[in-house]
Parts: sequence; C-alpha cells; structure tokens
Amino acid sequence: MALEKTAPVAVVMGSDSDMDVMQGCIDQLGSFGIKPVVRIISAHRTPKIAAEFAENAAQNGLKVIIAAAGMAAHLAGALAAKTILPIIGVPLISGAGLGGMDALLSTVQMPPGVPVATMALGKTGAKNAAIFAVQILALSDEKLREKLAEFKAAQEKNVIEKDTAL
Ligand code: RP5
Repeated sequence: MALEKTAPVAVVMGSDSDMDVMQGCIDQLGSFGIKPVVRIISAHRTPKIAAEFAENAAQNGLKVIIAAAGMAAHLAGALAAKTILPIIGVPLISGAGLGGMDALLSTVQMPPGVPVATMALGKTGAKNAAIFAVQILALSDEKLREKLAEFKAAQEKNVIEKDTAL
C-alpha cells in the first residue's frame, strides 16, 4: 500500500482491538497538526506485511514509527529489525493477556543493537508516544518546537490552576 509522502509518522497496531486506546495517540498527533498513516499490521498474523512495511517506510517518507501491541507484543521489535527509523513502542493491556506485563516486557526487552523506545502501558503510553514522536520531528522543525513549548506551557498552567483552586 502506497503511503502519503507527506505523512512523517505511522501509527501501527497489532489488531483492530487496539484502536480504542491508539485513537488517543492519533488524536494527540492531530493536536500538533500531524495526520499519521494508520495501519493494522501484526508481527504474528501478517509477518510478511510487517517486514515489507518497515523495509519501505523510510523511502515512503516516514520518519518515526509508533508500534502498539498487546500480549506477546513483538510488533515494535519486528519493525525495528527491518528499518533504521526510530521505533516507539506502546505496550497495550489486552483483555486476554497478563495485565500488560506480557506486552511491556515483550516490547521493552530488546536485545543490544535493536532499540525500541518503549512508552508506558496503555492510554498513557499511547499519548506519550505521540508527544515523543513530535519531539523527534521537532529537532528539525521550528514550528513543531513552538507547538511543543505551547503544549508544555498549557500543561503547566493547568496544574497551577488546579493547585490554586484547592
Ligand atoms: C496482539 O494481540 C494485538 O496487538 C492485541 O493487543 C492482542 C489481541 O488481539 P486480538 O485477538 O484482539 O485481535 O497481537
């Protein structure tokens, strides 16, 4: 499947059952003006597509890939094996799994030489993956740097207001 050349971020998830949580990631990217390529690709159920996607990602214009999966979550690692682009892993809490510890360890415990930047479990990781992707892109994008500064300032203001209201 051809990617939009302009989309610098992909959000890949192992199953459509991951979409509820990963919508938070897509929405957070949207708040920075980024419409990601969104795909359902499984390291186990569609391994050839996973390998092809990662192999072609850079030439298709991607700069960062966010990969989310639950249970034995090998998606982020499988993509990292096939590309030099940075991979951000989001371990998910699957109803059929072990409360997320399965996915966390499967995502974070990569062998030397094949890193995956692993976020927190579930919704928090989904949101942080988007922000981390923006931080990577912002290294070479002044407008994104400004948006990140605004985001940080708004977050700070929000907490101070809650503190003041006590
Ligand atoms: C993982 O297995 C997916 O990422 C999902 O979190 C979990 C369960 O998948 P389904 O059986 O709901 O498709 O590969």
